[in-house]
Amino acid sequence: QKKKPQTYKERASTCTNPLVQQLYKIMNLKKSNLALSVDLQNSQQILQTVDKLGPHLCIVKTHVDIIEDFSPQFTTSLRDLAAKHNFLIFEDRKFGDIGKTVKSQYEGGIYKISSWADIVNAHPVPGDGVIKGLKEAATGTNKGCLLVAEMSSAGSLAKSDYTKGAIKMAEDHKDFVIGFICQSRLIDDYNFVHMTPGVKLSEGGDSLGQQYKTPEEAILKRGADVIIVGSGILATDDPVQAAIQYKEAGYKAYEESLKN
Ligand code: BMP
Repeated sequence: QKKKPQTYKERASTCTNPLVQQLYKIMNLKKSNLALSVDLQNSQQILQTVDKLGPHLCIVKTHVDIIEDFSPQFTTSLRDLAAKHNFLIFEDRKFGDIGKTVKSQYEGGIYKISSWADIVNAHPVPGDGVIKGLKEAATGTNKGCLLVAEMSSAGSLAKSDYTKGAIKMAEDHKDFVIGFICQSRLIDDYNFVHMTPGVKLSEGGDSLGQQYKTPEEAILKRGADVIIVGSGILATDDPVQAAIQYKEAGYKAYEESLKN
């Protein structure tokens, strides 16, 4: 039987993982389930955008490897903005290799992702060594990982038994896996945050396989906790207004979902 929906405040007090608690506290305080996918290639542009939109976001999601002028100062400044506006940083690195490789990719190289990202994600395809490897690099810190259990793109192979395997893997690593990148509700357990990308105010897609659903569809029909929006906000004339629109649509859908 489906559990009664909980408010963000209730979830913050019942969930066991401190990072998940922190996220729900932010969502409650800022009345926002909106994650901005800040897919820009210039660090100043990213920082300026995040500074303007920050008050409306619970998470800022980056693709650090598309930045053309990356420097360690960029991640220091991004962390400052996270403190200023109270959001979590999610690096969408989608680790997908054997444990020892992802461990080095997470903590090493130019980006040193484990030093600044609160959340990362991984493909479950290698087996749970991918989680064990990441976990080793995150020991003793308040970090979490999402498993890419389903994708928004056309023809995705992440479905049926693959998705079920991802759920099992998450349950086996509850201390580090804090949820899923997904397109539907996978577990009736708020300890696993369901984050859904491919969200736009009008449905449709792009020329490279992306498929969009509205915030209402993502939250009410598919059970998302967090909506991830990139071009729906960034490719507009007024990204601040667009962010407010998505934040309000997402929050309204959440309030509606509590009535179920
Ligand atoms: P946009 O809203 O502009 O389509 O951007 C979506 C973002 O979410 C991109 O950064 C993409 O890499 C990411 N994403 C996705 O679109 N679908 C998935 O299934 C998983 C993702 O991480």
